This record gives sequence, structure tokens and C-alpha cells, in this order.
Amino acid sequence: MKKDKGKELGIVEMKNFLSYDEKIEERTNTFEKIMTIYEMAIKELETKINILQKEFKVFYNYDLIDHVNTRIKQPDSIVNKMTKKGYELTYKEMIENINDIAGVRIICQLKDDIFKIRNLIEKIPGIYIEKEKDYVNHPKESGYSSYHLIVKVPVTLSKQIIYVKVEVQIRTMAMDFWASLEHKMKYKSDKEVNKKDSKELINYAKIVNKMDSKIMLMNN
Ligand code: 0O2
Repeated sequence: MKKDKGKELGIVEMKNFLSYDEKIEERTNTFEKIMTIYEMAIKELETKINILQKEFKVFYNYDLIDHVNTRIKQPDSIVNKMTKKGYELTYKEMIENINDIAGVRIICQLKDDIFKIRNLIEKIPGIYIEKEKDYVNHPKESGYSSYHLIVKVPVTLSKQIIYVKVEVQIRTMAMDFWASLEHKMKYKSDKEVNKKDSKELINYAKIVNKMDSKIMLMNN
């Protein structure tokens, strides 16, 4: 086997993907191709996370990761976000500015596991953390709590390695329960949630946070 196999391949950032495939704009399935690259990046990262999950379960008898969900952002959701943020509706703008087209969500049981998982992801060879947001120690005004990473994942194609952005959300089961419920009620709905319900949701988020902290202490 050859030694430096990877070095034979050029490395391309996802934002240069359109110029890498020069004829891409002429073809009708540009969007499909771009989404395929994002799907590949999700697969790459998901596999690596599944390996960590299994390692902790089998070798350390510890359920560090409860489960992993993945999703590709829907086209209408991408367009909505780009319009809301004032971006031009081009593929270039989309690739450069929308960080959560590919999403991986990691659910764990304990609050301090979130940071263990974050540190393990940082150590995965080839994966780079580009940006992070700690909504665990600093929840959003809505009450939303989760740890967000924007990572760059290398996707190895026949002629190029493409670095693709993937958003990783790490949260406890309790945080996930709250976020899913709130997302359904408020975040994605056109209808306004009334003030009383909004306040109640923030209260529930605080309860969830308290519960996560107490369970963590109890476990320690
Ligand atoms: P969906 O439907 O989940 O995809 P950035 O451009 O990276 O700096 P961004 O993406 O504008 O920042 O914001 P942020 O805070 O990183 O949030 C990204 C995602 O976190 C959201 O994606 C949600 O999934 C989740 N999120 C953020 N705030 C809330 C909240 O208050 N409640 C809930 N339930 N989820 C939240 P999308 O695209 O908005 O939605």
C-alpha cells in the first residue's frame, strides 16, 4: 500500500465547490449535488460518533451517548433562513453563510457528558471546530439550552477532499425534550405564542436546567 495516499488528492473548501466543478452551474441538478456532499459529510461524522458511542458502551460500560439524530435542512427552510438573514439566494451565499445545512444532534443523559463529547469531537483526526456556542452555560433568552459546534468534515471524493461544514448540537435528553416541544410550539410556527405561554416555556427550561444539574451532582 502507498504511504501518503491522501496527498494525491487536492483539498477543496465547500465554498469553492462550485468552481471546482466548473460546469456545475450549467447543469440542472446543482442543488442535488450540493446536498449530496452535505449528506456525505453527515455520514462521515455520524460514523465517527457512532464509533465513540460504541467504544464507551463496550469498553467502559458507560452510555456516554444515548443516541444520534441527523438531518439535512429542507430547501424551504434554507430559503427562509437566507431571506430572514438578508442573503442573496445563490448557492455560493448558501454554502458560505448557512452553517446548519447538515446537522448532527447528539443526545446524552448527563449535563457534564456534553462537554466530554465536545472534547472527544475536537480530538477526532481531520475534524476541525470552526465555531462554537455554549447555550448550556449561557441559555438563550427563549430558555433554549444546547452546545453547538460548527465543524469542518473532510469528504474524500475520487479527485478531491472537500471540507464541509456540519452543525453539531449536543444536549441532554431533558434539553432535547424541551427544545423539541418548544420548536413545535413556537420556533417554526407562523403563529405567535402568547406571552403567558412564552413565560411558562422559559420557566420549564429553568426547571429542566435545574433537574439536569441535580441529576449530574447525584451521579457524581
Ligand atoms: P431548524 O429547523 O432546527 O433547522 P449561525 O448562523 O451559525 O451563527 P444560527 O444558525 O442562525 O447561527 O443560530 P443558532 O443559534 O446557532 O441556532 C441554530 C439552530 O439551533 C436552530 O436552527 C435550531 O435548531 C436551534 N435553536 C436555536 N435557538 C433555538 C430556540 O430558541 N429554540 C429551539 N427549539 N431551537 C433553537 P434553525 O435553522 O433555526 O431551525
